[in-house]
Amino acid sequence: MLSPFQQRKAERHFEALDTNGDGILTFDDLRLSAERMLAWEQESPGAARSRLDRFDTGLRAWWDHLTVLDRNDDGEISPEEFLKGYERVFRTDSDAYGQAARSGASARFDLGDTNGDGVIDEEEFTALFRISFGMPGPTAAQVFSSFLPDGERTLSKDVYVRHAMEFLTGDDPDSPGSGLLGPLPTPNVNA
Ligand SMILES: [Ca+2]
Ligand SMILES: [Ca+2]
Ligand SMILES: [Ca+2]
Repeated sequence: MLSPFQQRKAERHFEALDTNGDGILTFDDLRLSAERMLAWEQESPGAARSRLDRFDTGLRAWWDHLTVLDRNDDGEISPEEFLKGYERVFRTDSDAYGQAARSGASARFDLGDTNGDGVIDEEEFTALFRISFGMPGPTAAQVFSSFLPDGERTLSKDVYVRHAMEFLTGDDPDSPGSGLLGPLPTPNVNA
């Protein structure tokens, strides 16, 4: 069973992935998120298209992993399927889910590394989280600094993925990874 904290994170995560906000998750949501990042970079249409093609492989790998959650195989992931999938990973320690989470974090990192130097700096991070999740800049900057290893100014993919995995599978409200998507809605104290 998910703890109430894990349940809230899972709900927040679903919202964050549902880029077009229509309440279901499809490959188009992942693709739209990539397109928005590229539009922000204001590359020429040709350069943007070739970059999007490059991302396409990572996005499709991510989606392929995510479809383990699509229980009725209709090409869409409903909130119920998503939350049940979260529960399954805690019950069975599903490898498939871990892979989905890892490939998602990795694809998101690649999208955010706009200058392609293999690390994410504060500007890239705040742009990524603003565009992907609508996160206000100051919140994103706080998340970024909470993720930075001591003495570092940029995030490596390993470090980013570790924090993202903590968000996806951990149960410690005080760990930096739990803040990945910013403050969670206040819990219902009567729940
Ligand atoms: Ca959607
Ligand atoms: Ca489905
Ligand atoms: Ca970079």
